[in-house]
Amino acid sequence: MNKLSRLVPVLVLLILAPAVRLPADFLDESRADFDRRMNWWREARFGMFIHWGPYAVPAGVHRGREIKGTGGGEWIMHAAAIPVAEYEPYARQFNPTAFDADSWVRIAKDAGMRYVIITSKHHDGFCLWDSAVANYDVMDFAPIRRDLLAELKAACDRHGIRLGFYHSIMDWHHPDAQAPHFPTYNTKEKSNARFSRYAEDYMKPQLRELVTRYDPAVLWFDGEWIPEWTHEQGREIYRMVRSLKPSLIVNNRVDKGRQGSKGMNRGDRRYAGDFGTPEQEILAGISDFDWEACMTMNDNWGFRSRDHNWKSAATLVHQLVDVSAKGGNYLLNVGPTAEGLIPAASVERLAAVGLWLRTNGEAIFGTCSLRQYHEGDHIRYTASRDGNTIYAILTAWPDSAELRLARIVPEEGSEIRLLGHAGPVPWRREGKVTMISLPEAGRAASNHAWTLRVRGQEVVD
Ligand code: FHN
Repeated sequence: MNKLSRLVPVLVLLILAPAVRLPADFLDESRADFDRRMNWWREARFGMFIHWGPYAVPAGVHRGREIKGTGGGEWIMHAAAIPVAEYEPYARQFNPTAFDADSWVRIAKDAGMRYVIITSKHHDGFCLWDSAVANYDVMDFAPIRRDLLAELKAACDRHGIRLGFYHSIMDWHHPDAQAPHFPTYNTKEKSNARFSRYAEDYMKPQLRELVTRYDPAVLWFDGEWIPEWTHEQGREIYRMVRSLKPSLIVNNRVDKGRQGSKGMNRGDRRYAGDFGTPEQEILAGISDFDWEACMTMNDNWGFRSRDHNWKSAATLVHQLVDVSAKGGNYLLNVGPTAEGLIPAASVERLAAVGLWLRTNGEAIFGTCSLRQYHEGDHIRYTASRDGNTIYAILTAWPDSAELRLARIVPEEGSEIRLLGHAGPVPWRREGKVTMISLPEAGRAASNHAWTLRVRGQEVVD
């Protein structure tokens, strides 16, 4: 090869270089790209949160002592001040042989849920997948010796459900993270000078494994409030996971912007994260920042055998309606048992929500919020994306035969339908309000909440 022919490929590269896009900074995404990426998530509205790990073995009772309240679930290691070596036997016993990924995904799907977020690793540090950099996992430490995340991923793919991973930044088991402070760990104290080694050599490789092996749709970080975790690390991890999978959606707990359990970010937009995460609460109104309310069905995230304080199916439906009207997503939790079963009380309630959605789902999925998202306490509005159809969802059947709506104007001559009920319902305008005559038989159209489909517009004052 003469000198000139050796130079040709170099010259070609130099000419093409400006056309080759430099790696994008995922924090500078355009609004249009962001909207495209968030599209499926915004349409989905309803997801299943799963908190599962060795804490389901004690299930709220350690050495014969009941740990009441929220400490008895996934926080039991902390709440009962259990040393690492005394907690590890729970992981040694974690043997969920009844786990059937298909049946879990079917439960979620029948409930109308469109995605599932499971704890890949909670604060206790135990990993539900076969991690190459850990032996505190399902394959090396626990008798189950099955890659539970791989099974769930395969089942989700089979059923058309998206899978995402909750991942705790805080780790009570890793010697470079918070383990040395157990059993008397205060989550606010500066805990380990070796934390950056944990972040580099353990957390990053684990996240790489999770994204490249299981192709999750969402990463849902938590435990970011520990003092070692910095804003810079949050931004770096956000960039890293998005560079592995650009379409990935990441919650705001990757960074330090979260304001307490309200979960939305403090003022400015410099914090990484695609959506806010109100916990055990629903925002008071609409927001221009995407958000998802995560909620337990009883008082615990992880399984606690004596927690029977279940919300009613009606409450769950009303929460889903309220969240949707305010433009958020609803991530409803289940805490499976150590055997691998979703508690029957959860299954029953999920089935009831699913039944409701089969009649009323068009008022929830793929809808958007109106400025007038409610009228009084018992009416919530959502709208179709083209803005021409409004759904008035009644969370209580009205006392009087005529319902009065002042915040929407139906199109003249259009029909109003009660979903699940045959035939149109009569309506008329009276001055600035719409009067709708609800047939008594319509009460049987649904349980817990009733939807009126109206062609029209909201009143903008
Ligand atoms: O400490 C956790 C808790 O165990 C649970 O995982 C919830 C879910 O949002 N998040 C944390 C507290 O903010």
